Amino acid sequence: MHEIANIVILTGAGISAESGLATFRGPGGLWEGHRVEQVCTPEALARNPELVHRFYDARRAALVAVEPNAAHRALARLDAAWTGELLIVTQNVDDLHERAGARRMLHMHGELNSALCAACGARSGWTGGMPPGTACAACDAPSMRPDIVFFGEMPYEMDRIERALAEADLFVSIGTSGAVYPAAGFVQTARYHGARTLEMNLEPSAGSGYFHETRLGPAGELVPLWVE
Ligand code: BV8
Repeated sequence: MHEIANIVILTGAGISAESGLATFRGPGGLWEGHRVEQVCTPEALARNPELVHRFYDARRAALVAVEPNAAHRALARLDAAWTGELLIVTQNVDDLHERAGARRMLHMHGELNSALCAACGARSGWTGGMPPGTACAACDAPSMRPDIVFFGEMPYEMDRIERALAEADLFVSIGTSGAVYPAAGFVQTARYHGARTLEMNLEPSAGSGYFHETRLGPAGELVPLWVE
């Protein structure tokens, strides 16, 4: 196997499942009877802002009651020890990677604990239950919204992600169904640039065929074994 210097790790809801946070497309994948594709759109925010704010307030409330699990902690240890390039690209909006100690990471779909002004783009922490119409501290417009990338919106830091994928020697995907693009296409980009590709998931994902290797099982078991 050629020398591995640069690693890109993509994580999805499955890495937080053992911490007690619900995934999207598993058995409990609905929220108040809604699929994420229905609630997580600019149209839903315009049509029913109370519903969308309630959806994110509920998930933020759940977040304070859970802890990072062995998979988050193992990735944080790898991040601290790895002397090559390493980037954790999470699709998750929870803060469990940070709370486990990860540093070299980014949230491509936004963060529960952040709020965004739809008028001027200023960000702030999401304090308590921020109701629709909350004024922006920077421009005073009543436009604070969840700092979440909705369906149809451009994920964050795509240039940085594409550059890391082009340089990667190893691409690892953990706990994602491969249902949502552009994240689901990262394995193909990495492979195109010559990276080895490894998937760790509870079940084969939609993109399993693109991985050199797939390990099936809970992230809390597989990730620490892989990191060690
Ligand atoms: C964009 C917000 C363009 C935060 C989310 C038709 C074909 C292809 C693409 C499209 C299409 N129509 C529309 C699109 C584009 C669309 C898309 O991909 N739609 C899908 C549904 C077809 N994508 C977009 O709109 C994206 N933007 O394309 O912009 C553009 C271009 C120019 C200018 C402007 C715009 C934006 C996508 C982001 C949407 N936001 N979330 C939030 O609320 O959380 S997506 C949402 O689903 C989550 O963020 C998550 O990231 C994503 C994927 O879910 P997963 O993380 O994979 O979770 P899931 O439940 O699905 O799977 C969990 C997995 O874990 C399972 O496989 C399970 O087996 C496993 N598991 C469970 N337990 C464990 C485990 N594994 C290990 N251990 C365990 N214990």
